[in-house]
Amino acid sequence: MGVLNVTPDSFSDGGAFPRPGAALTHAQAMCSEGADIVDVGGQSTRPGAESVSVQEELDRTVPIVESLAARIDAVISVDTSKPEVMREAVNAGAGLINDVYALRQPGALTTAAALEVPVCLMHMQGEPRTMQLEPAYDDVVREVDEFLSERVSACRQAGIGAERLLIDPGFGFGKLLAHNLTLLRGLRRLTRHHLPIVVGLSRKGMIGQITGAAMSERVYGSAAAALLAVQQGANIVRVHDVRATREVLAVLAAVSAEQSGEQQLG
Ligand code: 7PM
Repeated sequence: MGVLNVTPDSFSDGGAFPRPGAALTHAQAMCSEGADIVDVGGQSTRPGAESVSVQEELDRTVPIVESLAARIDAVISVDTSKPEVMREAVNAGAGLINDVYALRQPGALTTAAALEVPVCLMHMQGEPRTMQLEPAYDDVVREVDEFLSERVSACRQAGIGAERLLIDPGFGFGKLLAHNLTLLRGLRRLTRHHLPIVVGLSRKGMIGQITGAAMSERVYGSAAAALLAVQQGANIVRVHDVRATREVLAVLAAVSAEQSGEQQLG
């Protein structure tokens, strides 16, 4: 899953909205590098960020989704927590809802249930504006696992079939470095749900804390983290650097095939 940020600072010409042409070029580049999903996000969920209005998020997101849906083969994912944005983005061609609030915002659960697309449910402790102030857990793996169980049950009760659900531990969302590391180490626990596991580790603060690298220089650390996550059972990795991630995962796939007894090279 390639990340396509459509917040005003990205793909803009200095104006308030991203230019669809620039966003399309970046999405096409990610697809040519091997992205199967393009995640379009118009709401900044950065720690400390203020929320944006419904209209602003619609204006940023829907034209881009419409443009991409007509021109690229990849599934278009919409990174939103707002029911209005879910509805309009799916009508514009989005095929996946990626919600960092796991459908806990008013109206989101019933809206997503009515739209017939898959939903990624992500764990977050607190809310974006304050979540990094003092994250606390007794047992981070157990608490994330129990939260996701509860959200999966809520979705199933609302009529969303299991085949439409994905789960994500939400790296960096109300978590300190030690929590993120424990979660990555224990990720395999989440495979008990028998749902696709999505992870977003790309360029995050935890990679910066480990490597000391600035945001745009976190490609190697991010690729290593993606590799470890897939080894622990992740099925979808949300990344900025598609080619680097693809190459690292190709090495893992080759070694795994060898181990399972496939003799492709004679
Ligand atoms: C600024 C800082 C902007 C951080 C955006 C972010 C995830 C996600 C994000 C994730 C899923 C980022 C985050 N992270 N959706 N959306 N999982 N499912 O680092 O980990 O990209 S936004």
